[in-house]
Amino acid sequence: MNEDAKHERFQIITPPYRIKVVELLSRQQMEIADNRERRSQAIKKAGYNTFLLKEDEVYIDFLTDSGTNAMSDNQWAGMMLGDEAYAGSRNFYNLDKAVQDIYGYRYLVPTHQGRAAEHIMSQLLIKPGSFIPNNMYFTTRRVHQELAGATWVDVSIDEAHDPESWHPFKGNVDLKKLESLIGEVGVEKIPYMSIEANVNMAGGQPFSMENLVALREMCNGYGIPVMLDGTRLVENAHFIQRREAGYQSRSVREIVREVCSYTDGVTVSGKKDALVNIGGFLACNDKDLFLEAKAMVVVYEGLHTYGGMSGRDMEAMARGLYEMVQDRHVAARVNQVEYLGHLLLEAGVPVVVPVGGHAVFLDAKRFLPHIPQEQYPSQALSAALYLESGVRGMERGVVSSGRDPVTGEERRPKLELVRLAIPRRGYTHTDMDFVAQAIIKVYETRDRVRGLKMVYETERLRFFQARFRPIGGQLIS
Ligand code: PLI
Repeated sequence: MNEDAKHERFQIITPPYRIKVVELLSRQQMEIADNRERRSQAIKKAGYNTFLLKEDEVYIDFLTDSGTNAMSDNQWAGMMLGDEAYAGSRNFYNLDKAVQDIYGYRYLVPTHQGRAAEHIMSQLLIKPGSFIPNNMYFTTRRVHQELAGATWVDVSIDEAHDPESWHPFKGNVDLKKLESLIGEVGVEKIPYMSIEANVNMAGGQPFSMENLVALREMCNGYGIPVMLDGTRLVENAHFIQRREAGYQSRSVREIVREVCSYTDGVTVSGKKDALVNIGGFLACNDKDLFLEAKAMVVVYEGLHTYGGMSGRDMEAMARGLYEMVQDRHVAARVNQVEYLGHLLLEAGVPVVVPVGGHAVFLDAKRFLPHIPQEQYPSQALSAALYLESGVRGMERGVVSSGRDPVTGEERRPKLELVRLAIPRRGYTHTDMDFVAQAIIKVYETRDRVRGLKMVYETERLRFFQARFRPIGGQLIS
């Protein structure tokens, strides 16, 4: 295994498509790009939370890579073949076949997006008092585990929490941590092991196949099912292909299939890897779990042959699943993210390394060392970047981490980050150059950025709607 991702040389990989249609920016967006005063008013009105900006107030939108993908001509053609029958839509059967072909799971339950699949899985598998080991957390997955009565436990390797570690597989599970959890709480309290591909909150970091195989063996020994969050599995597979011995000549599609073969089921947000704007699913091999999930999806989502999606959405996703596993597509997609990361690293800006699959993460602790964690440095940095440039990123630190459901105390994660997530097939390298310049400019005047006070928050997933005020009145003094 290549233990040092640091020595990978950066080389441009061009994408396997040409642009045939473009989305025009609105007049307001172009004004925002040119007018700092407008941006200042907008971010103030949004309570210094980039989630609360209107899209017309955003110039370059790197808030998320979720649902912001550009679909292909092939997918748009499929949209015209949407069969909107309430029951038995032919697009459902196309999706069912695509999920079996690509992932290999026997049974599919479609949902309108990933968190609906997480809700169903959590409600069906978790009893109050359970413990769910995870390789870090994702906000929605953890909240559904907790709502079902479980305690979330982090069993990721220590390097996952270190933004400066070049470990090539920061998404790995620390098997010793898992073993000690099992010893502590008892195997009967662990309904499943939850493992996320290309861990979002760690910076878009993969697990290795070697680690997954070892995890599978340990879980087999204890009879613990392994449930995957396969939302960004394709990007994880790309890193395995590039970094893990024995996988260089294997296709991303084969690697995806192999990963799934070591797991018992999956929840997927189709809005990422699958190159669509909406959709998700749960898939598994266990017939009883499938039947229960199928019974539940009709209560919360819609009939089990659409699960909250229209026929045309299912067709676009079915086609997207085949496109997403093309080696050149994934390589070029990750390469574009790495290009932005590379420009920032060259300029000495602190970013999480290795650069991840879907986003570049700024390390706010090193970027703004003068702002303590209780003054929300990542929130302040994402607001400052918007104010200076019209580029929208998102906070991934203490605000996203939320409060402990038992004590009500704020969770203080080691990682205090701003995420710049890059939509698939939507932006050019010129946009990356512009964003890099904007970030470098903020970095050069970083001492002037001030901390924030939170003035409103919701009980769950507070980062979406929380509001802030700059301490001292001005975000940038
Ligand atoms: O946004 P949903 O409900 O389709 O999917 C939830 C979800 C599940 N797992 C992972 C790893 C995600 O990243 C995820 C959603 N992520 C969002 C919205 C993001 O901006 O990263």
